[in-house]
Formats: sequence, structure tokens, C-alpha cells
Amino acid sequence: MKETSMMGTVADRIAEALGRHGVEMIFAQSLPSALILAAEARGIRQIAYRQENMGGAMADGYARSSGKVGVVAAQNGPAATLLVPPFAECLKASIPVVAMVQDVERDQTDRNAFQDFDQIALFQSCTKWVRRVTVAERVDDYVDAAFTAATSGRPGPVALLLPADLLRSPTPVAGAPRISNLGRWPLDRTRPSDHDLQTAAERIANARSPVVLAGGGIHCAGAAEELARLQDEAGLPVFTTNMGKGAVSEFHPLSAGVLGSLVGPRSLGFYSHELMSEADLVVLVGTRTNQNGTDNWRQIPAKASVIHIDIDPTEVGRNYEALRLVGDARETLAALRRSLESCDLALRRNLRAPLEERIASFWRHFDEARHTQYASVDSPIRPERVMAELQPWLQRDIAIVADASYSSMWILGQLRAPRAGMRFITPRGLAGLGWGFPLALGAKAAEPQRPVVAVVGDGGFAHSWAELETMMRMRLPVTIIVLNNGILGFQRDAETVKFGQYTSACHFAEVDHAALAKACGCPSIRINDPAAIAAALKRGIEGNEPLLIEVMTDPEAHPPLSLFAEMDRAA
Ligand SMILES: Cc1ncc(C[n+]2csc(CCOP(=O)(O)OP(=O)(O)O)c2C)c(N)n1
Ligand SMILES: [Mg+2]
Repeated sequence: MKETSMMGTVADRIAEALGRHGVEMIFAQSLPSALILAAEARGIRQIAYRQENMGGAMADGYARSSGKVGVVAAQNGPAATLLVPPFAECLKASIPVVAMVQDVERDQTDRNAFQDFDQIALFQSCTKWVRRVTVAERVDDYVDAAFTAATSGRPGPVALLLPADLLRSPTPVAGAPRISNLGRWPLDRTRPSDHDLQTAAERIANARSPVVLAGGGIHCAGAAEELARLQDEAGLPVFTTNMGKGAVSEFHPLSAGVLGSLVGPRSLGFYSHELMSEADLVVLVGTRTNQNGTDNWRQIPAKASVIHIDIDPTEVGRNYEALRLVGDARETLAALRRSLESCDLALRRNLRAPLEERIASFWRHFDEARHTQYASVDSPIRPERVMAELQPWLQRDIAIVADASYSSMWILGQLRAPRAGMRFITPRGLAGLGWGFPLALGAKAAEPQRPVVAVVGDGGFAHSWAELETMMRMRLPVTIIVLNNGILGFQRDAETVKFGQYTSACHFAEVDHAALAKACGCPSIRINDPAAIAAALKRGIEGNEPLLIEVMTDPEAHPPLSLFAEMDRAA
């Protein structure tokens, strides 16, 4: 370790604790200075963001990709307020992020010190846990409590408030040293009782038409392999929610793809949702049964009995009364498979072949219905064609990240995941615009060897352009596909459907995104002809160099959401 003025301080003690929890990088902008200096001296890399919203989202993307905890740091006051949006996304999407936020000096609290703000109140609504450390002797306790809160139970964001003077003060000799590494998630893998698992197994064995609906909890728990085994052994058809996409291979004959609000004409769900509507048993796993995951809570049939596996007991039974299987998804699915060993699965085996045929017909109909757009040679370019060009690259070990709005929907509805456990990172916790690019930078920081492709709309990307400079400076090369349709697409279309008109905010002035990228030193290309997409993707993905691909897309294109179904049927 390099000699530093921070040695022997609370700041250095915290940096040491971060090292113990396996923290290799902090998303920060030099503050709290004492802590970042100490961390850098201990070899923890600072990924210096340009703006705190983005730093929080980078830590989120890092946590989603690495299986470790994302750590973000910020100044008190205005900088702290900018962490609220990324925390809110992490809270809804169950992502463990630990924030180290500076607070004013202890003896300056509550007297209008510069940038003093009630940060406990600020973070209470958007974190799982927030505490202010005031006693130097307790600092290890608090760091460990923060990591435990973030990674245990339902994971989520936490904030540790660190008064500036406390960080500079000497660390007193504490009691027995702490040695645990709490920097992975899920921290504890719990599972339901054998009795409840056996009841669930018997229901699965005896149901006439059971289906599984798998959510993002599968990815959080690393449960994809267990789910794939259950799918195969019990012959269960599997749908996923948006966040669960890739939980199973979408090429498995029992995989019916993403269900949710993508059920309009020319979607897979348009055909596949009938399988859900006929179900007499629905096995929910790792899903909060939210509005988008259930198409306005319309998809799970009222007559079906429900088994719900989730780490959060308050999500089980929230919208559908269920046999409660509260536990970690991986552990619970493994235990459920063991319980199924003693059940007679003859019914499942007998129904499997016709079921597979039916699911194959859903995919076939979908491919036929979308063919014109998927293979389009038109200019401006159809976003479906961009997805058709991206699809072959999924055979490689790449990460796909999308921003909110239509970018998420094109990714989730048009790509087909070739393997169980493939991660599609989307900000579906709150569906906020601007998350796509920083999530991608976080994912790249977590796994530098894996190519990362970020798909963003022109509206959403404008929230995060400034981080192009971060990408270049920190050497986090991402292939950015900007779908430039010149408008706030979803906004215009949703208003048109609901009001028959839309406001003056929806059309942008012209923006040259390729020039923006170049101004930051990032190579770029603007594409008007769909024939040029393939070479650009090859250059970006194989080159492991940053590349912004601006695709001039058709402003009239929208994904087949249920909201537009009537309009699309009439078209
Ligand atoms: C932070 C935030 N602000 C506003 C919205 C509301 N909103 C949802 S989609 C959308 C339009 C997005 O436009 P763009 O990013 O260009 O994507 P497009 O739909 O055109 O593909 C808006 C304004 C939101 N989801 N998040
Ligand atoms: Mg747009």
C-alpha cells in the first residue's frame, strides 16, 4: 500500500472494509475526498462519472452483471439528491448498491451548513436502509450492516452517510477485527419447508395445463440452470416477464418467450398468450406480478391455482393468492425438483409432444407475421430490421442492454435468447429514460472481456450523452446503437391513442449523434441504409473499441404493445 495522509483514518478503515468485501471499483467523482483518496491508495479503481444519476446507474449495471455489489459515492447535498433516481430503480428491480455519501461535519448539523440537507429523509423512500455513522469505533459494524442490508433478503440499494470530519478522524483501536466478505448476492439462500414443496410438486405433477412465468428474480438468484432443468424434467412450458427474458433458452421447445404487454398484432404474445389463458396452474417465480409483466393483471386466469416462489414474502400473494414458497429462487427450484422425484410425472410426459408442437406454432406464426418489418429494406429503417441484424450476434458471449421506452420493447420482443441465463439488462424497475447507456458502462466495467451492446432511443440518450466522455476516459468501450426517430416515440403514440393528439414536446430539432460522439473522441457512423448495419455491428462487437452507431429509424414504427392493439388491428 502507498503511503497516504489518509492512513490510520476512518476513511482508510472504510476503504479497507470495502476491500474485504471484494470491492474493486467505486463509481465516484472524487467525493467524499478522504474516502476516495484512501480507496485509490488501496488499489480500488475509481470510475469517475460525469453526473451522479449516471454513476448510480453504472453501479446498478455493474451489480447486475458481476454478481457483486455496486458501490457509488457522492458529495452531500445536491449530488446526493441526484442519487434518488438510480436508487429508486434499484429498489424496484432488487439490485444491491451501496452508496457512500458524504455528510456535513458532525458539529455543523442543523445550522444551515453549506449543502446540508436531511439525507436520511431524502433516502428513506428509495433505499432499503440508510444510516449515518457518527462514532469512529463503530465504522466496521456500519459498513458490514450496509452490505448485509443490500445483499440479503430481497436485495436493494442502501446508503451510508459519512460526516466529512469523521472520515478524517483517526480510527481508534477497535475490538475483534471483522473478516467476512459480504460483497456477493444473494447473501443467504433460504428455502421453504419440505411440506410446502411437496404440496407444490404434487400440484405440478397433477395439473392439466400448468405454465411457469419466470421473472427477473431468476437472474438475481442465478437460478437459470435450475429452472432449465425443471422445465425439461417436468415438461413445463415457460413464459418469462420482461425482466425474466433469458431465464430459459427461447429456443427450447417448451419456451414460449416473453409475455406481458407485448401482445398486439405481430407479436409473439399475440399467439402465445392463449396458452397462459388456458392454464389451470401458474407457477410464478421471481416476479412481483407488476402491471407490465402481466399486461395490466389480465393474463393470469382467475380460475388457475397459483404457486408463487419469491424471496420477498410481501410479493407473494400481493396480486394473486398463492401457495407460498418463500425462498431464494435457485435453492427453492432445486428443492422443488427433488420433491418432484417422488411424484408420478406420466401426465406431464404424455402431454409434452402436443405442447411442444403448439409452442413451435406460436413462434412460426410470429415469424410470419413480423416478416415484412424484420426483413425490411426501407429507409428510414425499421427497428425490427436492426434487431434482425443483432440476432446472430447473440450466439457470441455478448451483453445486451437497453434504455427504457421502445428500445426495451424491441430488445425484449424481437430478439430470441439462445441460452438459459442470458442477461438482457433493461431498466424495468421504473422504466426511466437515460438508464441504458450508464447501465451498459457498468456492465462493461464488470466484465471487460465481454462485448456490450447498448440500444437507446434518441430521447433517452439525451439524458446521458455526457457520459460519452466517461466511456472514453475510463476505457469502457461499448457499442451504442442510437435509434434516431427524431421523436419521443412512446410519448407521442401513447398520447395519440389516449387523446387523439399529442403535445408540442414530442418532436425534436435535428441532432447529429454521430458528431456528438466524435466530439468526445468516440468513433461513430450514421446509417440510413439497412444494408450497412451488419458491417457496423461487426466493427463494434468484434473490435472491442467504442463505437456509436446512429440508425435513422422510422418514426412511425412502434412495438406491438397491447395499448396499440386496436389501432394495429385496424391498420
Ligand atoms: C425519466 C423519464 N422521463 C419521462 C418518461 C416518459 N417517457 C416514456 S417513453 C418516452 C419517450 C422516449 O423517447 P425516446 O427515448 O426517443 O424513445 P422512442 O420511444 O422514440 O424509441 C417518455 C418521455 C420516462 N419513462 N422516464
Ligand atoms: Mg425517439
